[in-house]
Amino acid sequence: TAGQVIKCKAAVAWEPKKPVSIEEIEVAPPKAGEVRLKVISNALCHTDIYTLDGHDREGKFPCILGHEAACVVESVGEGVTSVKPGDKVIPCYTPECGDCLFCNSKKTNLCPKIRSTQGQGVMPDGTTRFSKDGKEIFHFMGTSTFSEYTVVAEISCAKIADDAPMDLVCMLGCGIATGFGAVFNTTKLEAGTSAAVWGLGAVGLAVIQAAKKAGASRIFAIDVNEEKFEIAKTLGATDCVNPKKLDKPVQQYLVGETQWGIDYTYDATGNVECMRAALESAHRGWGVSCVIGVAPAGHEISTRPFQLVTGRHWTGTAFGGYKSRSQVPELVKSSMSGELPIAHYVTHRFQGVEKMNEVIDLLHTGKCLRAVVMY
Ligand code: AHE
Ligand code: ZN
Ligand code: ZN
Repeated sequence: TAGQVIKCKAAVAWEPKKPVSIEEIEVAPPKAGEVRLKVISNALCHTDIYTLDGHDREGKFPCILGHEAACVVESVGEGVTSVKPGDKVIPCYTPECGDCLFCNSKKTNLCPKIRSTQGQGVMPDGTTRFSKDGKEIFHFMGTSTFSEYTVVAEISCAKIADDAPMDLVCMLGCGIATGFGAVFNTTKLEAGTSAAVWGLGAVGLAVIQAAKKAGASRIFAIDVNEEKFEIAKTLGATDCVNPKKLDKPVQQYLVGETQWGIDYTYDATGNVECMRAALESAHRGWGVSCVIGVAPAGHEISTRPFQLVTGRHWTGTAFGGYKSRSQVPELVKSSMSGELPIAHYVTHRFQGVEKMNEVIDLLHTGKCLRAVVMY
């Protein structure tokens, strides 16, 4: 198939706020510096739905969504040397070119090498590899894994172990890696400290798992859906809080519980009121609050500046601060060795990209952590 157009099934988002449509599409061969991938497994992340619902200012339609997947290299374009056909890879929406200002800094994972074209839904040369009956279809997040085949930049491909369990490691392409990294990389939580997380979806639960692993002594799990409390406790939460059942704002309650506030707080909701509560729950003098959730276009955060003057820090994370090509393979190994297990995040399994609308409906119910679709 190398060098030829591949026809395959994909879930196409023709326009926002509509179900995706299962189509036979054409996937062009990879150009220089690009890789064509056969998608093996895909886990749905809320950001795909957020974009489908029209909340992403960068959402361009028609497009092929999807950014949490495990794949096998089908063919490579000119000049590609870091992966070869048959390699297992995780396509990463945060690439790592390895030689820019950002890649050379230990402070960040935010390689901007292809960020502008990625945000415009096209490959680095400004064109797309997807079409249907001659009509162009845009890419999404540089990954577009709601398709049996996709094309990504070589610098977006993290090569992983040959024996990696493909039905699980797809989750390290976004949500779980993001939750882990927020704790280990972005905030560098130390043993003996306290933590709190808003939102007990897969990302929030991954924060709890990582905080426990890092030795947090008290972990608050906050959600209005109490059905999530059981798994939160299993993963290490010591206190579960439903803000709707309190007679005061949750930040006031938490500061009261802990005297001066919580050392590390995380928002995994994308709700700007939760972000504010998380910041205001942080410890006087040194508390750090990390924004993980993605807020809808136009939403803004606010707090009294006094909160920062008195030593609280507001920060944020993208892909948990992991440098994709160098660190995702290690993360895959940690999940395989049992050091950081991830199988408990899979609550539902499906077969075939044609199931995508069913999966999207399921994620809306709040009963699902991760639904993995095998293609
Ligand atoms: N495109 C949006 C923002 C979307 C956003 O913030 N994405 C997160 C990842 S969400 C994963 O589920 C992110 O890490 N962004 C970093 C980046 O470079 O996009 C907008 O506001 O325009
Ligand atoms: Zn995601
Ligand atoms: Zn770079």
